Amino acid sequence: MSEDRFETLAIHAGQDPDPATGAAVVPIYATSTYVQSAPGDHKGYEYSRTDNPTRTALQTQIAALEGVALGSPGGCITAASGLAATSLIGHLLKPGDHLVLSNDVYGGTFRLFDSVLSNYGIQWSAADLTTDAGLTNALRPETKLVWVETPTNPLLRVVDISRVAATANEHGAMVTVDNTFATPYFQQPLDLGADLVLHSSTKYLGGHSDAVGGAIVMRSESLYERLKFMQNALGPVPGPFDAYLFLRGIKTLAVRMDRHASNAGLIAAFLEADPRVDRVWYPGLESHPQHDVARKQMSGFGGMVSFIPKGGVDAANSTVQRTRLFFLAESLGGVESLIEVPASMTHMSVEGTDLEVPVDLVRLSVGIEHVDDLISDLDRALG
Ligand code: P1T
Repeated sequence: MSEDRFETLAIHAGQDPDPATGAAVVPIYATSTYVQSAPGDHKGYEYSRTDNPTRTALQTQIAALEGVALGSPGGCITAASGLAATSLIGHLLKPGDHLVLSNDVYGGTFRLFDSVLSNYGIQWSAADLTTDAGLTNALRPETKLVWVETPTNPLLRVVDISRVAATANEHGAMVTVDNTFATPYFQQPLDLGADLVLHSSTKYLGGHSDAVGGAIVMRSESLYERLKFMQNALGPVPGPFDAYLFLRGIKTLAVRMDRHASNAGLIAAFLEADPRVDRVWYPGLESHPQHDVARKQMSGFGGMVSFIPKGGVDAANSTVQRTRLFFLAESLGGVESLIEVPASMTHMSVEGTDLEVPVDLVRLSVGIEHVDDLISDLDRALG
């Protein structure tokens, strides 16, 4: 009997009953420090920036879901937000290094590389990673990192992870895949050749819009050691209360993702057939430009849908203000549905760059409410 299937790992990996009390749920170890019996003689924990048992359990759980079992090389490093995790990876680079960013990424990821890390001599360029030429033309001798989001935020482009990883690794660059949109339930980038997987755990991993966090997973022991050092040296760690919320949320990741994806598929089909809508992006639609790649590397297409209503930016702005169930808000991946206009909300920082997104694009984070109610809400809001 195999006990390492995804749904089982989500509930059991790193979550053995508490040895001291038998508690079935990992306790919130609300402590900053740990008593030592003699200097340096402790039970594996000294100080909670370095390690905390609730965080350890969460890291074991997330690593297992990305295919890194306890005891195998590598592991998971959690951080106080997705961007804190991105920043840890950024600190692996040195002045003079160059990175390639996919030409559609979360605005905050772009801002970190463009406005912060660039001050430390780290250069970046954007490329269309959906094509071979896009990547090969962007690579430079000093390229050390290729940053892939797939599906991308907010245009839901799908990048062939195996192809990018093969080309980048041959060039001597490592590959990070931001797996926030797909989650490990639908996509396992390490199996496809990625070196690092990044999550904004704020989104589907947590799943309830009640905590901000990030995670990095890798199979390389040396990358793990370097990032573990960065986690402790830079200090952007999640507290034990947030670690507990993520542990709890992740237990239901599989069932939530199935519902997010089935609802999103039906909503994408509804929008595509609606004459009030100009264009729809969802990796599960046959009309999606990289639908074949999505079928190859994903076991489901996720819960994010983007579309452009007819009528330009005014139509987009009025649609997002008319929904009742879809809350007009940034973020994504929670059980409740959200709607937004990326160009004026989550992606303002890309305005005027190669990463610019259409001003009339509407992004949906499809929740797990009843799909008929969600479709009625959109139907009314489209006016
Ligand atoms: O918000 P934070 O936990 O720091 O995660 C940053 C981040 C990283 N990667 C992706 C793909 C993301 O979507 C995000 C955050 N995104 C939003 C807040 C948003 O509404 O798109």
